[in-house]
Amino acid sequence: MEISALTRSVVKSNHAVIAPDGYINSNVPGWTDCTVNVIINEAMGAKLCQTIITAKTNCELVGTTKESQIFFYIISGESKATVSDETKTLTKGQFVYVPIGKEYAFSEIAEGTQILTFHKVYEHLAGYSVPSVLFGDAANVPGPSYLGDDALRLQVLLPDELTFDMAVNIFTYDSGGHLPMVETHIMEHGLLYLQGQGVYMLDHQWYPIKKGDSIWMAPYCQQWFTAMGKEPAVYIYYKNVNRFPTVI
Ligand code: UGY
Ligand code: MN
Repeated sequence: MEISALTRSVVKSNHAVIAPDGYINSNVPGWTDCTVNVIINEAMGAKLCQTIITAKTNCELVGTTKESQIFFYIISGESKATVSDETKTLTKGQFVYVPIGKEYAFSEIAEGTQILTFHKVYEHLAGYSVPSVLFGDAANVPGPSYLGDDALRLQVLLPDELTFDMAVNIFTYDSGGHLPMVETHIMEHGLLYLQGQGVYMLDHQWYPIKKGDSIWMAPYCQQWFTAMGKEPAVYIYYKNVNRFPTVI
């Protein structure tokens, strides 16, 4: 039997590893008949929010975005999604980006469906209009090799345009593949492992990581990853981008 006093989860001032074993459910108004796990939010010191929703029967997610845009990604299962009078059926790997000030409704959600959300307060940019609603499918997004290393492939799910102040990418590592350097950067990450396993270095501490785990990395949390095991390691992650870096 597992000793229930043990977990791989840690919460530090500049990073967190959240394994599913410590989930406690939250009730979110408008999101009914589901469990919602708030993985990352401002209470942790973050400037993004990341949740994982697991549908029960008759689940619905209904709301209106306010100052925060929301990116919804289907981890598994199926749901109908209506945003701005456009309705699509979304399955594993498909997503919808909901900009600020838009009504959204997810319905006919298959029991057990899991949906990942990333939320960020939108920062307007003079001369640019707010992004439009965007439906997409990770299966149709090219995954070129990363920095010339064929063991690493990066898919960029949102357009690389200045109107967007957040990026959501999927990073695939063949077993043994690793980041080419220890990254030290201003951008923040929220991240969910979709497949495989490996070892993440966060702020010079080493963590075994696997499918289902989430990570928060604050700005300047130093980071490095190597994939292990018999299948590629895949994670989807959020990053803040494209805005002036300082008020000084
Ligand atoms: O986009 C990134 O900063 C990415 N290479 N970081 C990461 O995977 N930890
Ligand atoms: Mn990074």
